[in-house]
Amino acid sequence: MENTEIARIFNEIADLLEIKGENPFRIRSYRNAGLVIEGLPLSLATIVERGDRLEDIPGIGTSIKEKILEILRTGRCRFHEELLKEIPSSLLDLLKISGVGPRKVSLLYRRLGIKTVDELERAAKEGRLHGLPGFGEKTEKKILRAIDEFRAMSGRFRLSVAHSCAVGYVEYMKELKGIIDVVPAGSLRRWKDSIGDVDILVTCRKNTPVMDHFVSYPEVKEVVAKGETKSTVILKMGLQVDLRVLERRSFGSALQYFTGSKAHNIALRERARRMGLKISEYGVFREKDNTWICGRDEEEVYRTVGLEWITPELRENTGEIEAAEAGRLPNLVDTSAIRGDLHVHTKESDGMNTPEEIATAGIERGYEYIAITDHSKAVGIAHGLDEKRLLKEMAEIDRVNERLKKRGERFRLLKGVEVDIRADGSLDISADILSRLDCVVGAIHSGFNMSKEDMTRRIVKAIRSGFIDILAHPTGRIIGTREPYQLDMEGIMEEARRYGVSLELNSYPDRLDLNDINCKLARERGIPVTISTDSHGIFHLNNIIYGIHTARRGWLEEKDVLNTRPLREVLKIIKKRRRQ
Ligand code: DGT
Ligand code: CA
Ligand code: CA
Repeated sequence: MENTEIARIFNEIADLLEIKGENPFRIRSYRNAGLVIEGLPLSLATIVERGDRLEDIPGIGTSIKEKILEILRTGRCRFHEELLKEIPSSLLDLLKISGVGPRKVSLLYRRLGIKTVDELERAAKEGRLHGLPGFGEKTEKKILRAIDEFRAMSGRFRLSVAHSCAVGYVEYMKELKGIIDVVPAGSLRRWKDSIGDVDILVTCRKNTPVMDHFVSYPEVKEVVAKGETKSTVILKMGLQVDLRVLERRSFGSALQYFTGSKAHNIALRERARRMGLKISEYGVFREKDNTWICGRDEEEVYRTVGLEWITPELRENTGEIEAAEAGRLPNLVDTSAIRGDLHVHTKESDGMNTPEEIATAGIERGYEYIAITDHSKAVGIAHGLDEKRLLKEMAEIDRVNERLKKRGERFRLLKGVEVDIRADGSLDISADILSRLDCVVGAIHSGFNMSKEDMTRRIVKAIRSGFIDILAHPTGRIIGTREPYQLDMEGIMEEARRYGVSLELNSYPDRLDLNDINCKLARERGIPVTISTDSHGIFHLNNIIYGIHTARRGWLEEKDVLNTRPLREVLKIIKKRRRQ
């Protein structure tokens, strides 16, 4: 069984326990296990086969280890199945509706017998919800809006989930003799934050049994269509995968076509038409006599219509064609430009590693610095730190840095915190301590349902305090689960610019916050973006790729990103900001 499937089981266990109202720490341990497993570089089956110890993986304790072994051995998890006997699985869908948490789900179920999204919609329309504790008339309207959003998102998958499925599938396809190219196209190649289906393109030598091999992938649940050039399957975890076999001479034009986006393709075709050309998945043709001009490679396709090659992340018809025509495409940031991470948690709050382990992982990645930014005390569920514990952690970081220096490492841990921005905009750690830290990340963790004016005022007040260097996950969205807060983004950005505060692009796959559009706004306003991982274990440091590609979708260049700068510059920028 694939890691993603095992992770899904643990996530569901966490959801079910939450609906039951169980101990939050127990719930968190399942949720963490899910995240860790999704991020593992090797499959759990391989790890076990090699004889490695599962309990050496941070976040995996005895009880979770036993469940993993059970799932690998039997394909099932009895604990999960027993929970599903107690609680209808359709309640898990209700949880995906923005504003409906486990407490509300449990209430809806027990008081009104509501088990499905349709039933919830009916009850809200009939006004049967207000009167329940915590539900008002406004809640009903909000729920109805959230249900529409849920329906639009349903059937879509998080980028990271689709990405890891596609990587596994591509590797499997490459095992077949006779295969030449295997490339994912579509929204995945554009690194959109959610993926409808995966589109894989293949070229091969004659008579290669591509489709037989494709539908025999062990993760396939259902073969929807199997043809000569196109097949469609659904994987056990629900994701649809389309495969197309292409002629080598039209591989470039097909890759261009199936990468999309649709809006980009329409604009490109229109441009070709004006030039007396025709672009299709089969190639570029002269309109008047249908002569084939090119199609073998993608760069040639763009060149033929007078454009530089456009990186897939930009293909949304939001100005990239004009920029390519003028030779002014941005020189986008890439992974190799990242010199450090400015948002990482340790064991001291809700992470899984020690500062020392995090430093080692940072050195292995070739980073120059990582800021340790544990939660502050208001975030009780995450075991947030008060001033006293924070001081202790700062001393520990000094000790680790001493040891690194003695070993001649050119790497430093920065002393930081993810300070909670309270409902009134004040900060959850005393000014005296905040000013002694290298890097202060500010964030909201509760009271999400404020009016736009109140929420904007709250964040603006925090920015004006002068203590926040980076505003973390600025809109608070959880993809497919929680809408961004009501917020005047333009106003926040104006204030951030004035106070020199950097906005974070949080790379956690279900956040990706700032999103692409807000990154572009930040860039236009000259506000530096920080691409951080918000890692809760060293495995999460890899999530930086999702942040980088989101930044690229937002047109960000190396110079627009704070953590592409060397340590000395980062510290200088922060010091200068604080003196303002
Ligand atoms: P998704 O799957 O909803 O996340 O988004 P995409 O972009 O992967 O869309 P999909 O799978 O429906 O189609 C893959 C690509 O094929 C799409 O990005 C562009 C191209 N394509 C599909 N339908 C059309 C169409 O009607 N017109 C044009 N010009 N291109 C299309
Ligand atoms: Ca697709
Ligand atoms: Ca498709």
